[in-house]
Amino acid sequence: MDNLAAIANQFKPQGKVIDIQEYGNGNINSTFLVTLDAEAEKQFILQRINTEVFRQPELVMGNMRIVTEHIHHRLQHTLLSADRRWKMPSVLLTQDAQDYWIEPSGGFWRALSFIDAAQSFDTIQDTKHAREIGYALGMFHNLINDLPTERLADTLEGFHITPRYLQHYEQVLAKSTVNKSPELEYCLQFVSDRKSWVNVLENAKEEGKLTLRPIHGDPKINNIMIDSTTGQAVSIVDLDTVKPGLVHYDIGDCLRSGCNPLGEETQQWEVVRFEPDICQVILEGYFAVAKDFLTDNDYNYLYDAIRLIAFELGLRFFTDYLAGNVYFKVKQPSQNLARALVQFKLSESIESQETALRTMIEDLQ
Ligand code: GN1
Ligand code: MG
Repeated sequence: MDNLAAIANQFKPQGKVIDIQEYGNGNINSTFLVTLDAEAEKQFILQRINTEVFRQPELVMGNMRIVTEHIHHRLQHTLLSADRRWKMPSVLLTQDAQDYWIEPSGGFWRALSFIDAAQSFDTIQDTKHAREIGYALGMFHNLINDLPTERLADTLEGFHITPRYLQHYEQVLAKSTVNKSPELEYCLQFVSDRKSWVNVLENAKEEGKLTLRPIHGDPKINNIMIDSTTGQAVSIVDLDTVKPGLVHYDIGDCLRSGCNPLGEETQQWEVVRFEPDICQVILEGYFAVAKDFLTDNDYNYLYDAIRLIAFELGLRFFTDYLAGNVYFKVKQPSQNLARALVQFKLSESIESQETALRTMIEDLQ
C-alpha cells in the first residue's frame, strides 16, 4: 500500500489516500481503486499498463485523449444523452501535467476518474441490462463515428486481425510441448476445421465492403457501467484499445460476452450456449442509436462477426495456453485452456443457430 500510495500521490489527489484495493478483473493491466479522505471525487482508478502488450503506452494515452476530447465536444451538441447521465472517464494529470507517470523501475502508471454510482456486471442481469449494453456501444460508436481514423494511432498492431492470430498459433503450436488431453485434441480439431474461414472480415475489408472506423476494441459487457439508480448505461470504460478497426470487431465482442450467460470464466464449458434472445435485445439497443451509419454490407457481415470474434478469442486463449501463458494473466496454468474451451463452445452454439441469427439480423434491419 505504501508504494501504491506514493504512486497515487503523483496524480495530485484532492485529499489523503486512505485505501487502495485491486479492482475489476482485467486480463492485461493491473487496476486499483484509490479511496480518498475527501468530500467529493472520493475515488479514482490507478492503473499500471502492461507494457509487454502495449509497447508504446504513450500512444495509448494519446488515443484516449483524442477520443475523450472528441466525445466531450460531441456531447455538448447532441441530443443523444439528453435524457440520461452519460460520462466518459477522464485522464488525471500528474504534478508535471503529464497524463502518465513512469516509476524509476520502469512501471507505466496512469490515473482515471471513477464513474461513481454505477457498476458493471460480468453477465447479463435482465432484458433491460441487455438493451442498455447495446445502447451504450451504439452511443459510443455514434459519438466517435465522425472522428477521422487517421487521428488515431495503431497501438496494438494486428489486434482483431484473425488471420494473424492463426499465423501466430501455428508458430506456437510447432514449438509447444504441452501434454496431450481430450480437451487439447478438441481445440486442435476445432481450429483446424475453421482455418479457411478466418479471413472473412479481412477479405471484406480488402474488397472495400467494410471500412475502417474508430472502434473501442474491447466492449465486453463488464466494460459498460450501469447507473445504480436508473439501471441505464452511463459509460463505456477501458479505452486502451481504441483505434481504427471494424465496428464488427466491437459488435462481435459485445455479443460474445453478453450472450454467454455462464460468463467467460465458467468451468462448465460443456454447457456453454449462445443465447439468441439476449442477442436480439442487445442488437435492438445498438441499432436504436447506430442505424444511421450502418451500411447494407455492415449488416451482411454481422453474423460472421459474431461467430468470428468468439472463435478468435478462443484461438487467442488457446495459443496463450500453448505458449505457457505469456499474454493473459492466469491464476493456474490450465486457465487459458478452460477459457478457450468456453469460447469454442460458444462459437459452436453460434454456428448451430446460423439461419435463425441471420434472419434475426435481417428482421432488425
Ligand atoms: C483482455 O484485460 P481486459 O480484460 O480488458 C483483452 C481483450 C479480450 C479480453 C477477454 C488488450 O481485455 O481483447 O477480449 O481480455 N485485451 C487485450 O476477457 O488483449
Ligand atoms: Mg481491456
